Parts: sequence; structure tokens; C-alpha cells
Amino acid sequence: MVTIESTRSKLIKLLADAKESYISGQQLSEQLHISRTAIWKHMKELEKDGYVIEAKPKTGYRIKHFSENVSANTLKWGLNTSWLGKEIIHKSTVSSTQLVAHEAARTNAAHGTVIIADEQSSGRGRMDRVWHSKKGKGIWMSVILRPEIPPYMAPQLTLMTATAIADVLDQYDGINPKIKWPNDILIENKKVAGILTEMQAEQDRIQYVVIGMGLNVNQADNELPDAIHYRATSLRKETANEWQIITLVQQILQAMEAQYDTFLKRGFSEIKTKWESYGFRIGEKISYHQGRENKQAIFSGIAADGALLVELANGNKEKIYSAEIDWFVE
Ligand code: BTX
Repeated sequence: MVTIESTRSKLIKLLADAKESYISGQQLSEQLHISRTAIWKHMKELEKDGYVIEAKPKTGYRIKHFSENVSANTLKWGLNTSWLGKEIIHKSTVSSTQLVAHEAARTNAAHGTVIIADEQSSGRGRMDRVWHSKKGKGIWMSVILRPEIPPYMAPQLTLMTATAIADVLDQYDGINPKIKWPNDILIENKKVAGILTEMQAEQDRIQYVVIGMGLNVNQADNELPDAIHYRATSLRKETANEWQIITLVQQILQAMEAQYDTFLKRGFSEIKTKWESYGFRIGEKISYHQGRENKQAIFSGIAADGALLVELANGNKEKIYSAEIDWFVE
């Protein structure tokens, strides 16, 4: 089935590939198998979504400016996935994309549905901590998954998502992402992204999982709140560039879909290896509290079930599921 969206995605790709040159209406109509009038109508729709298109009589069309307006359309056009983000719900302001996602999942939203907002008034982290989500400055997004895996494996999805985001950031020069177990992404020891996985499950079956991710993109130094200023960063702060939110969202969804498909087909081991290649402080000494005990051990990797693995001074290995970890012990 050829949908309007896939036609429009192909149209954008053709125009993008042509760079500065014009492509004639005739050529576009032949390649997309639609009439020249239909091409013209698609161009008008693209303009409504913020693209600037130049139409030159007897010559053709070219894109002068790609849209920077985040909308369900602009996110979908050019998105190269087969199931993730086929349904995108974009809102300008929400309390939390997690809440919208839970609501959508309860009312049967499909596997792979994405909820994204420009701004969250009550963005949340783990254990009801606050997640600052300044308008238009970052990616505040939740993904609904319906994985056919037992509930105990759900934490692996958090590690998978962190690895996908790290993979995307790692492609860019000057960005060296690290993942702080289990779910924070750091650049130069400062948090640039966090992931929050929430699940609705019965004893042995997952109904759905909502994976929320927050990525600081275009905040300037003074746009990160005082409370987190010294522990947080944004891509703009790290590179002194403005970043394209649409492109980053598309890259993250593409990476996440690929990792998820690998995970279902071949299990967790490839993701685990990749995660470990980004692991913050792997091979180094960390200090942690378990109950009243304060322990020190070498962080040696993650276990197949996603737990943190440490090696004690006596050579014994131990799994840690939740502990207060002091990452910065010398
Ligand atoms: P977390 O509990 O690991 O991190 C929360 C902590 O991170 C806060 O207590 C604060 O110290 C710090 N923090 C808050 N906002 C920021 C920020 N913008 N950048 C860096 N550090 C910050 C991590 O939880 C999981 C966060 C998930 C956020 C996404 S956004 C889309 C989705 N909707 C939603 O409400 N939450 C998720």
C-alpha cells in the first residue's frame, strides 16, 4: 500500500538528494507514479509544515529550507523505520509524555506508538523525581512497546534504549557519550539524557511498556536550571552548535527499532556488549551502600539480566540490582 506519508517521504528524499538543483515536475511525477497536479499539492502541504520550496516555471522544484517545526508530519517524513513511529502523537505542551502514553496504551495504542511534546509541565524521572523539560529545547518523548518477553526482562529494554541513544550521539564528532548504569547518558561526566521505563504487566506477561526519554538538545548554559546546572549538559553546550531536533528524533527511533529487532531475534548479548562499550566507569572502583553496609568494588560489567556486576576484593562477583552508588569515589 502506498500511503500519502510514504509518497511525501520519498518526495522529500528526492528533493534532498538533488541538493541545490531543481527537479522537474515531470521527473518527480514519473518517479513517484503520481500526476503533476498531485506533486504540486504535496508541495503545498510541505509548505504548510514549514518547508520552504522554490518552484521555478519550466525548471522544477527545489527545497530551500527543511522544516524545523516539530510535528507528527515532519517527524514521519524521512523517518526510515518499519514499525516504530508509524503512529506519532505530537503535543505542544503536556504534563508528562509518560502519562499521555499510558493513557494511549490503555486504549489500545499500537506497538511502536510515539508520544512527543515540545514542553512538559511535570516531566518526571525515576522515583517521582522532576525532569526539567524546557519548551522546544530538547526531546521529551515516550514510546509504547508491546514486547512478547517475560516481565523480568523489561530492564533490558532500558539498557537497549540507552545504547541506541548513545549510538546516535557517538556518530557526531566531539561527542563521547557514556552510559551511567542503568539509564543516564553522560557527556564529560554530566547528564545529557535520562530514560524512564514503566511497565504494565501480569505475572508472566507484559501488557505494555512505556519507555520515556529526555534528551537535552538546545539549552544554552543559562537555560539549565540552577538545581542541576553543574550536573547537567546539553548537546548545544557541548558543541556550541544548534541541533536539529527532527533529525535527532528520527535517528533515535531508527537506532531503537534496529536494536529492538536484534534483541528479539538474537537476545540480549549483542546489546550487552555494546552497552558495556559505553559503560561509565567500567573497570573502575565504585562505592555503594547495601542496607547499612558500605562496600567498594570494581564495576566489571552488566549481567545478562541487566544487573550491575561488581568484583569484590576477594575475587567474588556480585550482582547489584538497586543500590545507592557513589560513582565518583577515587
Ligand atoms: P532520574 O530519576 O534518573 O533523573 C532525575 C534527576 O535528574 C533529577 O532529580 C535531577 O537531578 C536531574 N535532572 C532533572 N532534569 C534534568 C535534565 N533536563 N537534564 C539533566 N538532569 C536533569 C531520569 O530520571 C529519567 C528521565 C526521563 C524523562 C523523560 S522525558 C519524556 C518522558 N516523560 C516524562 O515525564 N519522563 C520521561
